[in-house]
Amino acid sequence: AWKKHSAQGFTTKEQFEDETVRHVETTLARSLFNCDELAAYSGASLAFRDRLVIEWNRTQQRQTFADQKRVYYLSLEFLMGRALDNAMLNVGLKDVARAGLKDLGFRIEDVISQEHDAALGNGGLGRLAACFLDSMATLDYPAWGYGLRYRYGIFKQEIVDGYQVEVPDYWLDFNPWEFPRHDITVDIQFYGHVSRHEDEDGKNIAVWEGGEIVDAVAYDVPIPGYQTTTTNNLRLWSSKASKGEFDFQKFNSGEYEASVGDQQRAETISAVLYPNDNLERGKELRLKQQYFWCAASLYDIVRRFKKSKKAWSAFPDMVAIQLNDTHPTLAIVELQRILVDLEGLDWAEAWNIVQNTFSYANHTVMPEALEKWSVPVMQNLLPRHLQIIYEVNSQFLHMVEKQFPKDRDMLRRVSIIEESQPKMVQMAYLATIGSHKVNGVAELHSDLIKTTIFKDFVKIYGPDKFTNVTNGITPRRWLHQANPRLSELIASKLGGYEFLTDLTKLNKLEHFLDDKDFKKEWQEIKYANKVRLAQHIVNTTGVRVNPKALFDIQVKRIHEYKRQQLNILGVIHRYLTIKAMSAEERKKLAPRVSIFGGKAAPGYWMAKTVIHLVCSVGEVVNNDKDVGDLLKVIYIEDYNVSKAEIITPASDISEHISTAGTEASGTSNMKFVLNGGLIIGTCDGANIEITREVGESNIFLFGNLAEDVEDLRHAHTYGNFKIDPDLAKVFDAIKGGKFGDANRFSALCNSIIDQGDYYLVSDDFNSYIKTHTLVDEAYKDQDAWLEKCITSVSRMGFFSSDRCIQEYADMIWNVEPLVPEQRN
Ligand code: DL6
Repeated sequence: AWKKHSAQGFTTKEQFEDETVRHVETTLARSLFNCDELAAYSGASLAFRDRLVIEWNRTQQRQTFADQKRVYYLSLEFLMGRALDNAMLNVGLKDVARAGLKDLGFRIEDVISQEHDAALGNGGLGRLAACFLDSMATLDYPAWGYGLRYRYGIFKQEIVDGYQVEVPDYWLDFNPWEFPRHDITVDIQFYGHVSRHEDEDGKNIAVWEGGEIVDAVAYDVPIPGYQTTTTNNLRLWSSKASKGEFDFQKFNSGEYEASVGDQQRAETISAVLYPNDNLERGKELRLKQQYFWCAASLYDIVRRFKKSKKAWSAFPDMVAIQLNDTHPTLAIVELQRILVDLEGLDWAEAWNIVQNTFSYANHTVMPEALEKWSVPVMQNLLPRHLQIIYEVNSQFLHMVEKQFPKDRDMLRRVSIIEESQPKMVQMAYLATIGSHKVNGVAELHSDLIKTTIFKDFVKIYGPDKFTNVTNGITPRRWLHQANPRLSELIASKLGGYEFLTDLTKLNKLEHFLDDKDFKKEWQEIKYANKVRLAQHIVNTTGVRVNPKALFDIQVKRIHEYKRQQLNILGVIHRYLTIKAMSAEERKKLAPRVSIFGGKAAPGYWMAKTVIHLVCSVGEVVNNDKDVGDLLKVIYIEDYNVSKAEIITPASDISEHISTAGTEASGTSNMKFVLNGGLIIGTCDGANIEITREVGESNIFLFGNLAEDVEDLRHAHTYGNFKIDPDLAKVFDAIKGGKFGDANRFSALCNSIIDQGDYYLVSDDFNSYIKTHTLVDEAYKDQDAWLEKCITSVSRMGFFSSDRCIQEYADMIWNVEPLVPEQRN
């Protein structure tokens, strides 16, 4: 009887309308006479959610019965963006929804744009996790994501008088995409002390006692695959006080604030995402977040495994846990604690299981981003975990000592515990020792980790433990959803949308390089995308830009290593050059719009100064009638995933100009090229592999190489460092007050002029400017430019996150897909 009544979900336009209206009327209790775009969004989302839920339940059931290995992807960040559009496309019903919404009196675009971005991440690392979820579901891998349900995601950025202002991002007002699972609540312990007892077999065991307990409550988010019914689960943990809502005794005695203190303290754990990108600050609350999330996830994974009644030795055959950077490293320690302290396994047997279960992806080599936790802080918060870390370290060092008896300094270099004041736990070392595989995220980066931070570990474990999986992006969101017309045009030429699940199929596009109609349409699409961005710019900044100008875009987190300062200094150079040009010379120059966007960490003063410089330059340049359309400088406020979907398809050229050796991979470089824009970049991260794929003639590379960076830095300090003469003129203009009070920019200028120029802005300035001249020249020949764009797109197959997930599955996780029955 249950089966007969089981929900099916809509398939036709009429059914979609029925479902949407029903939800508006009943679930939302809204009068139909008062149905605005937000209500339409809510109703449509609930209708789609119903569909997802049916397939999600079936997927989970199938995965449970199949009794095969699953992947658990642990990431402190999931930068998901909007869900409705993605759900429509992945279940293949966007056209049905468009028509249905039209009948109901709405434009689908207006409805989609009602959704608040799920912005539980800072930048590339969190967005990568979101792309991976999409690919794992699309490829039918039995996979779960585990993260934190922050009440506040990454802050909203407002630009006020040319300065960044942070506004809290409370995103949970109405979120139809999550399901609270109040029945799945895990007790998480903090603080307390460890004592040793004998168990009933006379075995001496550690017991972690006392301290405080906080509840972790599960919230589940369905993750639909594209053109498959596989719908995986993203489980996010929310913190809650463990017993009772508040202390009645305190309340009754009039201590109202104190009575809710416990509750507030508990809820603080999952309250806010730390807004630092590539920077660790070592705050206790962050460590608390990490343990809270790791312990809850591990409890869940172990509980699921135990239901299978298999021997513990089978654990790594059933469970692969991927660590997205070092943030979840405590999961390694927690599993060892569960196995030894709670399940009674021998240390060695348990450690063998742990190592075979975990794998660790490194996303940075920059020292300021590598996580270290103070031993006293960890001792206080997680006393048993610190003991386990010491034991792991001791056994590891013992092994190293045996292997390298002559290299005494090796022990100091590889010790998990750094002998500093205070002592620190080096999480990247712990993650490496506790995993069977360690990977970097682009070839150069994977080579660099082997020769820098993990050099000794390569000697200890051999090179096979270290591997590369170059990052990728999901073509569903980053082509089909963001650039529907281009996707449609490509499909019309390739005879269907297979390229969305096999991106290498794009290579057939090269056959159409002589097809005039195709090229014309391609160009029209790019122009329409630029018009759309120009509209957004005028709506949000009041500045009118010419869509026929060359759009030059740099959107990403603001960081000195990403070198937005190089870009804006280059823009000033261009401005000064234009001002000095004759009317004849000006006629030959392609008009440009330099577009910036991205958030600076609230405490990162230099990054905020860069934003202010960009805005100040914009203020001057955009109001200089003498320059007119030849140059405009725009700062797009509050860059996020949904804005990226508008910005990315509109670029002619985008900037990926980090100091060589600092950007582990970058993923927006891939998104821009896939959308038919060229890039100007340094030999860094995935730029190198993009060059290999698209060909050197289709990319504008410049600057010093990673292997020369150290020597150049040394020369800055000890040699005769002279600032580049063109750059010196730019600094003169800034110092002369051309862009407002020069004092506001003096620290930024001085960091380059006389404080070592750590990011090599001066060293790369000349080749950067020259390369931009090459861009100007190339853009004049629109036919040749277009050919470069199409050729590049056709060669981007490698950068699909599907390829990436396939590599993880085969080389690291050893997991098989579980293909469902076809959708009817
Ligand atoms: O791998 C994803 C992404 C890379 O594309 C970026 O190049 C890299 O900077 C970023 N790394 C981090 C490191 N943060 N931590 N920890 O965000 O990862």
